[in-house]
Amino acid sequence: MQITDFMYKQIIALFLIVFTFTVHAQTAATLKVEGEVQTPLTLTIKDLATFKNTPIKAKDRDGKEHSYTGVALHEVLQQAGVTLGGQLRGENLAKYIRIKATDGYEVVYSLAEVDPEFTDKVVVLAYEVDGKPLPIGEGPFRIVAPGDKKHARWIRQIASIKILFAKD
Ligand SMILES: Nc1nc2c(c(=O)[nH]1)N[C@H]1C(S)=C(S)[C@@H](COP(=O)(O)O)O[C@H]1N2
Ligand SMILES: [Mo]
Repeated sequence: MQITDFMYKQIIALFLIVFTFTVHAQTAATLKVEGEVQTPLTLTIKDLATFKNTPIKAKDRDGKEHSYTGVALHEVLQQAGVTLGGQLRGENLAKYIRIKATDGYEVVYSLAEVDPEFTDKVVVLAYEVDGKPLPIGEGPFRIVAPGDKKHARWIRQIASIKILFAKD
């Protein structure tokens, strides 16, 4: 079969449409911060870009170093009014962060694990790798936690971050 000029144009048009929709889906995707917070948040990449930035270099699962751009998780939680810093004591130490992805994967960090008054390890909510938005299947948001020796809590495709109470 010969590809006519018309068919060629149709193929190009189709690619453009699919491309536009996937780019739109990435930039419009939101991340919820909810649960034991003062102010629940719904964030897009654009919103996150207005937060204090924490650029970090970290090795991926294959040992390859990448430059990630993102916001320290505690900065996001602070914005939502989570009990961190001076407020992270007593029963508040029984609170944890449950992060859920669009594929159903879930991981947990305790509040103390992300509070800079407790630890020098950083847990970053990343939205760019090597200067580009995280690819589909990984982004728009993922955790980068170079303090973890295993990558299992580097959760990809984050949909929500919920603060919960483990106390009876
Ligand atoms: N949403 C989601 N994130 C995930 C996983 C998953 O199954 N789903 N697997 C984890 C595991 S076990 C590892 S080792 C790393 C691997 O990250 P990579 O796929 O970017 O190499 O992703 C983590 N994040
Ligand atoms: Mo893994």
